[in-house]
Amino acid sequence: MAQTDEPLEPFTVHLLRSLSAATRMLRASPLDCTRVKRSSCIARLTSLHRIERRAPKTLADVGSPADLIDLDRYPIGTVRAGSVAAPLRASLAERGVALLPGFLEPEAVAVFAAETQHLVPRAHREDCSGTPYLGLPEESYPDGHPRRTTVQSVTWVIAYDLIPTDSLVRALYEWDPLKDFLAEVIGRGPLCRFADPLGAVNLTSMVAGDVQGWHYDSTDFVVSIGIQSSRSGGDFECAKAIRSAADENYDAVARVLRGDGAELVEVLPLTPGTLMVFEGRNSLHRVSPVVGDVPRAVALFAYDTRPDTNSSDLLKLVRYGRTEAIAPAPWGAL
Ligand SMILES: O=C(O)CCC(=O)C(=O)O
Ligand SMILES: [Fe+2]
Repeated sequence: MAQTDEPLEPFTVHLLRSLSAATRMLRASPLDCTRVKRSSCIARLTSLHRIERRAPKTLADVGSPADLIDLDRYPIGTVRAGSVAAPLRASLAERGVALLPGFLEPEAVAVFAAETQHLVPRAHREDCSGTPYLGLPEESYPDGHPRRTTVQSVTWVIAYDLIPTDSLVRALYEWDPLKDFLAEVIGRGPLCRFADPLGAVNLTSMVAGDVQGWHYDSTDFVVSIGIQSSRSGGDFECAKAIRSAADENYDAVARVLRGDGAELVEVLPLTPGTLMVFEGRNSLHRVSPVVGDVPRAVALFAYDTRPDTNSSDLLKLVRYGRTEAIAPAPWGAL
């Protein structure tokens, strides 16, 4: 697979913020590092995430990925899909976001939550800081300038290769009609599933205090599916089109970063079962700090217009704590 840093990068690339931390990790053995993290964290994780160690349902129990979706509202895979995609495409153009509430059937939400809980002991603790521009602070800018301001992102991340081959999250991602429908929503296509064996699907779990700092994405769009909302916080907050290719609009960005640009920010609480398509290249956004004892969980599905786009090793180290994929296992083998 090709390694590339060209425009349509993985949605996760924005997490490549802590160059120095990643460089330190590169010197250590990533796998050892992951192992140490895992063993020392499992007890804490189990209590934080209230894990039930029981294998969730598989595709064999459910039938088809189509059965996970409310097909009355979202007739994906049928001739009516195009008429549903058209207004969503318009919403994406106007608001920078297309929301599909109730996309997953309630039972599917429960299964996705069980799968996430089951896999959380294998999650990597992403903990990095950097500027909203995915870089290190630039000292040539004055104090308080967005290019010199750092934000932190702290999240548990489950990589694609850890998600069992017979999981329902995976089955939905690997179902072609969803990919083709999303291509119609974004108005560009055909889409390919992401070639990154770690980044194609991520399940993330954010516990109390976890946050995704203000940032721009380096990809054209992100697809997220809400699995579990926290008691409070954990909202997706977005300053739509705050910059353009011609104007970085630093004053407004600085206000949002300082917390006094509320009128520029739309707050989208996470709702389980909602699918969201979001264009984050010019819309500053964050996930606000999670509050309370219920973790916020989402599934992130990655696509690209090219078949071979992969993430850099540095990004993988920051996001997953390792660079090499392991062979995915069925639930029974975990
Ligand atoms: O967790 C989310 O809702 C989205 C996180 C995000 O901003 C991203 O993946 O780019
Ligand atoms: Fe983002």
